[in-house]
Amino acid sequence: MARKFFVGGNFKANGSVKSIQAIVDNLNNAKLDPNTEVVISPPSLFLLSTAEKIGNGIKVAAQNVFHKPDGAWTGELTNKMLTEHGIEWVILGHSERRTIFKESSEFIAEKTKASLDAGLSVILCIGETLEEREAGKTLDVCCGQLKAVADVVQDWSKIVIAYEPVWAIGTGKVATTEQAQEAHAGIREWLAKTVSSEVAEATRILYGGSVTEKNSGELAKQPDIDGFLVGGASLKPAFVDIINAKL
Ligand code: G2H
Repeated sequence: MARKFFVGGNFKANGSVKSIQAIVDNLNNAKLDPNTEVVISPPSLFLLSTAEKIGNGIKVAAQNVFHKPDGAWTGELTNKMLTEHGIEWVILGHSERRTIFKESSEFIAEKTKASLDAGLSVILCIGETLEEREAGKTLDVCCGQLKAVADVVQDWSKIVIAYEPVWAIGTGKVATTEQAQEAHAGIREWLAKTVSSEVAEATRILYGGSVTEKNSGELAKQPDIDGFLVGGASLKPAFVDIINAKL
């Protein structure tokens, strides 16, 4: 079966009541490609209000979650809090979590397992730094990050992978279509070899890193690019053009 195109909007720590309302209104009133699945991820403070107001078939994702049950974890959200309130998705392993908050691949894998066990779907982010790319280690790094998950997770049906080269995040330096396609194909090949050919065929691999309405059309034509995880551009009205990149 063909993989359904997927576009995620990661607002990161951006937005106010007013600006998020404007994004929601824009998406609710837009004509969106019915063949694209759309998930938006506002800061945690806005998860419930966004979930209440968003329509057009769009779902909401948390940007992070803790892996333990409700308890004494100051500053954290739990999977149960998300599922009980109709939040169906969570982004895990974003490079900002890995780098700034020192989350290891094993910790992210543990969180992925806990979220899947709770019934959430996971946008699992992986990606290499510029130094790693220049050392020819792109796939070793990405597949190492995936292996930590493959060691603890059997069912990949609720995982969407987001390949986000760290050097392209928020820098305006988008990977070329060839660089992105090459990495995506390599990741899919690794999935086929390590997990199964069925999982490799069915799993969506998104590209993330300075995606805009200008570069999304070309990227979307690549055979192994199944959508995008969009940061800065998801805060702008042109996010609609990225969602409609396949039209
Ligand atoms: C990568 C991306 C969204 P941006 O972090 O996850 O952000 O599109 O701003 O590079």
